Amino acid sequence: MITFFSDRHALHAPAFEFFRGERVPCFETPARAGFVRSQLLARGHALREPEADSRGVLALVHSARYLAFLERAWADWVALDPGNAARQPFPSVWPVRTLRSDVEPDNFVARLGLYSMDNGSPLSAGTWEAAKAGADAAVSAARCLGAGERAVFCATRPPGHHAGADFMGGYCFLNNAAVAAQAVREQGCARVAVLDVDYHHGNGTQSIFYDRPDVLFVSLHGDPRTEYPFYLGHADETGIGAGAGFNLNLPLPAGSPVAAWFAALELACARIGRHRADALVVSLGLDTFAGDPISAFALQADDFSRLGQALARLGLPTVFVLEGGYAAAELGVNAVNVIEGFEQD
Ligand code: SP5
Ligand code: ZN
Repeated sequence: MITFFSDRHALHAPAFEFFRGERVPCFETPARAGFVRSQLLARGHALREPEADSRGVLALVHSARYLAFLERAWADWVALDPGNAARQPFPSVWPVRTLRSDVEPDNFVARLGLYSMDNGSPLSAGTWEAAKAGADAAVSAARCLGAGERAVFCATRPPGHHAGADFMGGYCFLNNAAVAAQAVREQGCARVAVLDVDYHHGNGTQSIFYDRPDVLFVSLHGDPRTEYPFYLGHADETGIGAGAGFNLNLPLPAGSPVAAWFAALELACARIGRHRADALVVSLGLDTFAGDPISAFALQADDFSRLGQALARLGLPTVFVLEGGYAAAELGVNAVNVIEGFEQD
């Protein structure tokens, strides 16, 4: 399977995030991609540098003012004080209900809050470059499908599925899966399905396509009543306007057994089959793994092969985009198991 990988991912390397009022080391680290890279190479998969420029597709997925903010964010932060080069910016105020989000403040931290859903998406010097490399991989992958490839894997980080049209969140900045789906549409595919198997609901992807019938969004995830991102991902969210009926959420209680997860996957695949999609984008989060430090499903390494096999049976040209998965040392094995399960079937 063609696999896109860029060393530019490592330019995004914040040191810490907040957890229960304390600074803790980031869960989403450059080492994650290193483990995926070495497992791909060890098992004979060649890596390709993304060659596409995603700017045109990014403008269809994200707002112009969010893209402008993100691209300049680190430079603006350091311009406030040269000492900021050694500090991580975090938002501390957000335009929640009754507050205005149409006027962009001048203040940097206020702008950061405007464009964030949480304080859990730390920025670093190379965040834009790394995220852009991920989006470039997503567009490159879509072009491969356009050229007749059966499947492509984007081994990218930071992840993307929590990022909405005009906000970052949950370690995500640019929504690579949405970029892949939109780029596949630009390739002439009339109908696309996005299947999100990350432990966390893909709120960003859902919101980007919520009013559209051409991109079906299906997600399997921990119940948002107890699990991040908390404020989206319920079963009664089915789409709006022309998009009514084109969103399917399958929340499962934290701690659900593997059999329940695969039963939900079967429902997800049945819905995708009915969409008569021309292509599939998989938001491949691997934080459903039993050993994941921040999640509560129970998949084992072999279950990821089984996932790959089930996805292959949909018979669709497929782009895999890496999302979460924080048991870093096992991430490579689990990711490549999906890829090889897909190829075997
Ligand atoms: C892409 C992705 O997987 N993003 C996940 C972002 C999760 N951020 C919130 C983390 C909250 C951690 N809760 C830990 C509970 C451990 N018992
Ligand atoms: Zn996740």
